Amino acid sequence: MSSGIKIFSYLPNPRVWKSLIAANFCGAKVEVVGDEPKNLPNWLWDYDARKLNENDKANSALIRKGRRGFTNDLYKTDEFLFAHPFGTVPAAFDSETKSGIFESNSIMRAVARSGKPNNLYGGNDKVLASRIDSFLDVNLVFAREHQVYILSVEKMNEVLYNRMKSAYEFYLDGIESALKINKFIVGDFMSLADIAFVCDVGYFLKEVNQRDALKGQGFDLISEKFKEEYPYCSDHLVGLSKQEEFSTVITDGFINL
Ligand SMILES: N[C@@H](CCC(=O)N[C@@H](CS)C(=O)NCC(=O)O)C(=O)O
Repeated sequence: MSSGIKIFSYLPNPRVWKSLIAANFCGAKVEVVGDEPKNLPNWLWDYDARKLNENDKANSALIRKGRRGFTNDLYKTDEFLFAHPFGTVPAAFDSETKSGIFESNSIMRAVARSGKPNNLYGGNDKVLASRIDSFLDVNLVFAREHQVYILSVEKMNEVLYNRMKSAYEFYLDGIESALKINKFIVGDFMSLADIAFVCDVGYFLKEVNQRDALKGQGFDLISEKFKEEYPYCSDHLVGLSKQEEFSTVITDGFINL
């Protein structure tokens, strides 16, 4: 086992949950530091992330314009940006080397690698690990479309909406097919593909909270018929979310099907 992974993020964050759930399965050490989304502009983004003090606030060299999801100025150290060239959270670090690890799926992989021997990332089977990567790559495309969709939900347009709908259908059609054959996404064992699925699809289903905003602009909920159209996905999501490794991490009531 490695010395562990430290994660800085706004909280709660389904992207961080991926790592915490993986850690519950494999006993990896994961330390999480952060604050509510609205408070992160008042934090120094660094390996030793902390609330800004007066000196930090007066140091214009720390100020970086938010680029994705944050519109305010953010305070990021050069060391942070060296470790995290894309400047995003969740931002993870290997606790021993302080090497930066970014992208929630990659952070989750690092957690699985750093724990006790486990099958989350295919064990010692390189082909299985590659197959898990395949599912995680499609998951990331879905999650990225979701990020753009959510950030634009108050000002929706046909192009964005149709891109999201198509990414949703593409990802879920594939997962539904996989689950018709196997108990879990990759086979007969729990893997990182299942964890990412629960966190990102669970997060997407919060779309229901935007029903009025979308309706007012002439759009229906993309996930309106999720249960009927994707029964295997729906059962998998609900079943896994009740499992202790998931339920102790996921905010109460987050998955409400
Ligand atoms: N695909 C990434 C998404 C990370 C991301 O885009 N984070 C945004 C907040 S949602 C961010 O840190 N933005 C920093 C900025 O705006 O400078 C992941 O899964 O980790």
